[in-house]
Amino acid sequence: MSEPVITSTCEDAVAIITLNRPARLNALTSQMHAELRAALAEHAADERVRVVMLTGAGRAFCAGQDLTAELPLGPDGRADLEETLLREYNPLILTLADYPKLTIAALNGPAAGAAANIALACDIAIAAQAANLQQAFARIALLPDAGGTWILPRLVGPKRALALMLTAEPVSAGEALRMGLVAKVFPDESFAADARAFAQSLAAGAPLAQQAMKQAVRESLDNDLASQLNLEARLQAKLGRSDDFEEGVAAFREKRAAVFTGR
Ligand code: T3D
Repeated sequence: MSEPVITSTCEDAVAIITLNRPARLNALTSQMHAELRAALAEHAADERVRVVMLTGAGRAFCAGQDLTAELPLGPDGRADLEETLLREYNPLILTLADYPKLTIAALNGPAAGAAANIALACDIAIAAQAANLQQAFARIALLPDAGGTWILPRLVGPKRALALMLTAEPVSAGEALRMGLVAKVFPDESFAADARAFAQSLAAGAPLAQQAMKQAVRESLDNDLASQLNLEARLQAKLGRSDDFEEGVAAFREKRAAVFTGR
C-alpha cells in the first residue's frame, strides 16, 4: 500500500488537514483526492469538530494538479481532462461549498492552478507573507477550473478576474489581502501558530450562526433584495430560538465570554 499523502489531526474542535507531498509542492494526485475526500467526510461527521483547516507541508500550499501524473485518455488517444474534473475536482468544490463546518485555507506558501481555486472555495483563506495565489492554467494552455471561472469574477469583478487568468501572474499575499481574496496575512515565521490560533478563535464562535451566515452569503448571489431580506428573517427566527442566542445575550449582560454549544 502507498504511503498516505495527507495528514489529518484534530485538537480542541479544530481539524487540520495537511497536504503532504512537499517534494512535489503538494501537487494533487488521485490518491490525494481520495484521502482528502475521506478526511473531509470524517470531520464533517465528527461532532467535536467545528473548523477544518486545510494547509500544506513544506514551502508550498499546493501546486495544483500533478503535471507528472499519468492522464486519463479519451477514445481519440488524447488527454481526457473532463474525466478528472468530473470525478475529482468538481465533487471536491461542491463538498466545500456545502460543508457543514467552517473551512479555512491556510496558505503557508504558493497556491497554484486548481489549488488557488480550492483555497477560494473554502469559507475563508489566510496567508503567510511568502504565499501567493496563481491562476497558472494559461501557462499550460488550459482555462481555470475547480470553480475558478465562477468564483473569481464574483470576488474581484469580471475584468480583473480575466486579467488574472490571462496573465497567470501570481498574486502576492499582500495584494490578495487588498483584493479580499484572503482575510489575514501573518508573518512566515509564526504562520503555523497564528493560523492555529485564528482557527481556534473561529471554533469558539456560535456554529449555528456561522452556518446561517454561510447559507445567507451563498444564496445572496442569486437573490434579489426582497428575497434576501426574507431569508435573513427566516434564518434569524431559527437562531433566536437557539440556546446559543440565550447564552450570547446572558454572557453580554454578565460581562463574560460566551460558551457556545451549537444548539
Ligand atoms: O486533470 C487535469 O490535469 C486537469 C486539472 C487541472 C488543474 C490544474 O491545477 S492545472 C495547473 C497545474 N499547476 C501548475 O501549472 C503549476 C506548476 N508549478 C509551478 O508553476 C511552480 O512549481 C510554482 C510556481 C508553483 C512554484 O515554483 P518554484 O520555482 O517555487 O518551484 P519549482 O522548482 O517549480 O517546483 C519544485 C518541485 O516541485 C519541482 O520538482 P524538481 O524539479 O525539484 O524535481 C517541480 O517539478 C515540482 N512541481 C511543481 N509543481 C508541480 C510539480 N510537480 C508536479 N506537478 C506540479 N503541478
